[in-house]
Amino acid sequence: MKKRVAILGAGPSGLAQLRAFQSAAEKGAEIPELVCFEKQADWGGLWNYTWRTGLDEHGEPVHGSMYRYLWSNGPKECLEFADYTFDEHFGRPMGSYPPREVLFDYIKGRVEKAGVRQYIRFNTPARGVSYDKATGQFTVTVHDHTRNETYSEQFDYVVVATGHFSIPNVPEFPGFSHFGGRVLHAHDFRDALEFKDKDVLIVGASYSAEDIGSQCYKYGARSITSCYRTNPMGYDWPSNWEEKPNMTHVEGKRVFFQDGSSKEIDAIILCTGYLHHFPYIDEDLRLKTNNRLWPLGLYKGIFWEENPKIMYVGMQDQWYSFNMFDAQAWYARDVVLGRIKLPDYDTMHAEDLRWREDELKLETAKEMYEYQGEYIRQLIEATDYPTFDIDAVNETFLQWKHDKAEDIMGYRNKCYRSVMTGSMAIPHHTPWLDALDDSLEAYLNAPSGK
Ligand code: FAD
Ligand code: NA7
Repeated sequence: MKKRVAILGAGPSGLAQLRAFQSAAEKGAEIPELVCFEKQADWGGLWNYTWRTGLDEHGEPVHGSMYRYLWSNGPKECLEFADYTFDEHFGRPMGSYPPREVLFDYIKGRVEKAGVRQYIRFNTPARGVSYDKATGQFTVTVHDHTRNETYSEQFDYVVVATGHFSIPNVPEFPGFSHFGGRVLHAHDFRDALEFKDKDVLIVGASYSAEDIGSQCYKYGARSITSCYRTNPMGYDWPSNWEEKPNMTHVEGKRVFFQDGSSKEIDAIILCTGYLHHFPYIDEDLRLKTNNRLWPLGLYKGIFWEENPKIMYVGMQDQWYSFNMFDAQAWYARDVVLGRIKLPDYDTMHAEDLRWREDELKLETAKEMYEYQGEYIRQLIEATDYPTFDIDAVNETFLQWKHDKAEDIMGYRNKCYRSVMTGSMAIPHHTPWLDALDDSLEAYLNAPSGK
């Protein structure tokens, strides 16, 4: 009997897992039977944009957290697949910070070429994952929305790739229930034009706060106020953007801050992060963590130590993204194929704790992406995933940080060199601040007259 592997989710992480197995098959390996269960009607995960918020057409929580006009927030040269480059997909150079639709096209290109769509059962969320010690198998229960039918199947391995930037972390501040404007979480933010000519408050000081605030600025908000719990973002913001310590409470439309100041606000956008939320996985198999570089309990950041036949891909906070998921997926594949043997529990757990100890010592952004880069390097060395120059990617991250510090509204006009192909990006035809149309066509085609 062929072994069976369930892959939960067909976002970049789940697709990396499918591509990893397919690439082994392409080289002549016998691979297990693969079944990927995907809740949405299409692949691509967060990159598959939806206008929906709240519940989807089947009553499921909407997965999408991406919004219109979203452009990559890091250089594409840092996330490039080592086995499928931007040059291969687009056949031409482009800018370093493409919009969502362009990256979605790139993600799809690799898996279309690999022919792995056949393994995916769409509109089919996982409802349950449990393990039976007696049989050594997992029972995965899913709901097929196309047939409106719940069913279960047995698997030898499970790869959890359902993402962790979808279920919002929503704090409450006193007065919210009487606020005279709109309160929403970043998860439900879709179109910055909604906030044109409005006074917007952004709560939080990380990627979503920075980018959603920037979107609001770009599309004409009257003012942006952002407030932080721990540290300010500290960029040289435009004149109508001010940063304050955290909010304390709300009275009518007036929001009060820890420094005693207050301001009339039309809309509060909570950019307060997301929860790792896997209610469908049995308690003894379920990863519980906050958003960080080293979630505990996963050997190599992948294998659930108590039962390493259940694996998690993409659960770390992300400096590196697509190529990190690949490095993990290739490693997970090689364990399933028996090419890599896992050590005993004590050895796995001790190594896990060492990574956590090192993570706790990290202070600067540079130390953090170097730490994640080293993690990826070690994974890649163990498999046939095409090796690439991690030090050079770290250099690109460093340049990116400098470019942001220099000009937070202009950094997306900068260009970097691909470490995979050596190709240099070329400046986009329109500066980011003036490029209001984020479609694939608008991005790839020069505007008339140019
Ligand atoms: P996801 O993309 O979240 O995919 C998970 C998949 O699992 C989805 O298709 C979902 O439908 C499916 N799923 C969920 N629950 C179930 C279930 N119960 N059963 C079956 N299927 C299920 N990264 C970058 O590199 N660059 C960026 O510019 C960038 N911008 C971002 C902007 C935003 C607003 C957000 C939220 C994230 C951004 N990211 C960015 C990070 C993003 O996490 C990764 O790029 C990537 O999408 C993660 O892939 P994933 O497959 O792990 O998760
Ligand atoms: P992150 O990176 O997890 O950041 C969450 C932010 O929310 C962070 O600044 C937190 O502050 C802040 N936060 C959380 N709770 C509160 C409360 N109660 N009050 C004030 N501030 C709070 O999530 P993001 O959404 O920014 O980014 C996730 C992904 O989306 C990322 O990969 C991007 O590419 C897009 P803290 O610093 O912890 O005090």
